[in-house]
Amino acid sequence: MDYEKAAALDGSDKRKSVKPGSPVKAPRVCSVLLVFTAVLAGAGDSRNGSGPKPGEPWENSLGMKFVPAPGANVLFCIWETRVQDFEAFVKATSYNAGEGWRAPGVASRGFNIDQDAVFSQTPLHPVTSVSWNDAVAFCRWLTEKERAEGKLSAGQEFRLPTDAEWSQAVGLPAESGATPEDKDRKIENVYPWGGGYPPPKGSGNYSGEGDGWSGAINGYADGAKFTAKVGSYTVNRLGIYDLGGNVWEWCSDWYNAEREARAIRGASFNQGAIGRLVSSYRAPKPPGVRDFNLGFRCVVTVGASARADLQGPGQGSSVASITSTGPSLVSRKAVMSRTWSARERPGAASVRASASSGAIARPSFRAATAKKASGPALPANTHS
Ligand SMILES: [Ca+2]
Ligand SMILES: [Ca+2]
Repeated sequence: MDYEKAAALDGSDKRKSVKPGSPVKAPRVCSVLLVFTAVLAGAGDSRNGSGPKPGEPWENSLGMKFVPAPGANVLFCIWETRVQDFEAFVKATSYNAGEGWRAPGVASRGFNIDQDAVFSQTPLHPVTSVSWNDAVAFCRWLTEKERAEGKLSAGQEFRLPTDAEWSQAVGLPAESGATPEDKDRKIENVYPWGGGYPPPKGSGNYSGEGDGWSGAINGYADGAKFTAKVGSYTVNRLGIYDLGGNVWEWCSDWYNAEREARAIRGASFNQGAIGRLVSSYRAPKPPGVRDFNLGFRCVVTVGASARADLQGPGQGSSVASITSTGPSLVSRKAVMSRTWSARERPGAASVRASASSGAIARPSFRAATAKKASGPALPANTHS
């Protein structure tokens, strides 16, 4: 599905559908009553039912957990979209997403940067090798499904985060510029784990020592060459995992005014260069590309949606910016005091010994006490 086709498949058409055989023109009073009833029903899903509410954590029908990000009118999924989430979509719709999402190592051979990439995924690993178009199709399917099940009100939807929303989730202060390209690396020395480089132990799945990628981070090992199960590394102060590393994440925005590529954020398991690990780094990627280190994360809107996934660069930036302390990782002590069961902790068994000490943190649906990460002075920017 290309972008134009994706736009043509906007779910709003379905919301406007009329039953076959309905009278073309209803009496005025009936129309008013129908509209009033529909509004009440839609609002009821959100206010009285299980729909997401502003500022409150929420879980959807697939077990995807969402938390609020300050200033954003959305809740962020705490995990990258998992293989099992995407599989539910493919099974329900017979959507053709190729084979890479199921077996990224095999599918990537021949056209990816690593000819020998062979890795397998469990249902709890982040889905990879999905294009922007695939990700948008997933979000639309999930929106329709959960509206039909009464989990979402008519005005709420799942979608990709905007570039600006992603910045808020990772904890960047206000950025200047109209497009992701404008904002690229404008804020230096701020990382998903906080300040300082190399990252503290357990910060995320990057190109660590021993992983076998070029450009490994000196003095840092995370125990995973390819993807790790979502939630395997330290959670950020909002309760969100893997914004830095594991897989790159599609954002809804065009990268720049040329409208040929979408913005991707956060780097992945085979990046270690300091310039690509800063939170403000963006890369352009054509929306039809499927790559073995590229996945996505969903947000769910809690108010009226601006259909940000169909907008151009710079849109969605009306969301208030975080101007306070910047990103921090929650301390292990603070996080471990929370109450999620081991069963709910998706990556509990995935981190190897070299990465496990101080690395695994449990997610929280409550506000966390931030503890700023610290590290040695920054080396020169080695981005290439
Ligand atoms: Ca790694
Ligand atoms: Ca990521």
